[in-house]
Amino acid sequence: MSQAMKNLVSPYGDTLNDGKVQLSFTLPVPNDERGMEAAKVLAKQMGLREPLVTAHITLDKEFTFYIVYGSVSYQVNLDDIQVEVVQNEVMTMDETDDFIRSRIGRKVVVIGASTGTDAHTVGIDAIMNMKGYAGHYGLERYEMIEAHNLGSQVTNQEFIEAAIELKADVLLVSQTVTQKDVHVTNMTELVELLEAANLRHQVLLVAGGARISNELAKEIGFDAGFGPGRYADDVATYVVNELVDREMI
Ligand code: B12
Repeated sequence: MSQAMKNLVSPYGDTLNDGKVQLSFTLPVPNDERGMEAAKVLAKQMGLREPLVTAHITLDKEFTFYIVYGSVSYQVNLDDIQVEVVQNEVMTMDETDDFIRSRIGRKVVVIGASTGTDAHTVGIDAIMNMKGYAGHYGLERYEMIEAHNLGSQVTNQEFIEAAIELKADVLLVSQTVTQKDVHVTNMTELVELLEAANLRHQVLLVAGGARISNELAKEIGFDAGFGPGRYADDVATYVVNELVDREMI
């Protein structure tokens, strides 16, 4: 295929396809000329052309933070990119409530938590708290959703016990810390425990977090995953449609 026919893109700085990118990192070196040169060499090794160190900030005697600009020669063919998104048509809170009233006929019970050792609550609060986040009301505000936010550092065992006690239809898991793939281990354990308790197919299992994709969540055995820029209305729309489509309710 000729270049012209391909849907190629590369980073944009101030002229189209100039390939400009910005990169930041910390080196365990003092903030001096040698450190700056080391930052440049490293950027070149990463494939950046004409790297320019635009900031070098002392973090400690032996640690410096760098911001480097440069150009990449790489391009991406958009036609080759395939992603799986959860859904496009998002219902408003009122539309979702109406949908539940007419298609389900009772409140949908949703429990959510930041599970395992993860102490971050802002993500799950954004989805569940009454006031919501970024102009999107949280699930607690939906008339037809009974939402229980269990907070953070909830063990998988505790989460499952709450699901049974509250007769949850939907389990929302937030995972923010991904160091050493701790989120994968934790999410996998939850799937295994649910399977062992014969509960896996009685609930919708949904994950979310800054580094969670739908693809990853499904690979682990969840039903869906939501990353940054997704809100309560995205997850509510997905959940109610899925419960009805799968005749789970
Ligand atoms: C605030 C914060 C904290 C606060 C948390 C306060 C609180 N009550 O939550 C405090 C100071 C306690 C904290 C602690 C730690 N933190 Co912290 N923290 C952050 C910070 C600055 C912001 C995170 C945040 O609130 N984002 C805003 C929310 C709204 O975004 P979000 O979580 O992505 O949520 C959105 C979506 O992802 C989605 N979503 C999220 N969850 C869910 C769930 C479902 C079901 C759905 C549908 C959607 C969904 O919806 C939200 C809205 O769109 C980030 C850095 C950053 N700038 O992102 C680091 C960061 C997340 N923290 C980090 C780390 C390492 C830690 C610590 C381990 C540090 C330490 N060594 O002690 C500890 C955690 C210890 C533990 N046991 O968990 C790292 C994680 C690195 C990694 N990839 O693993 C980050 C990225 C900082 C960094 N660059 O190193 N942290």
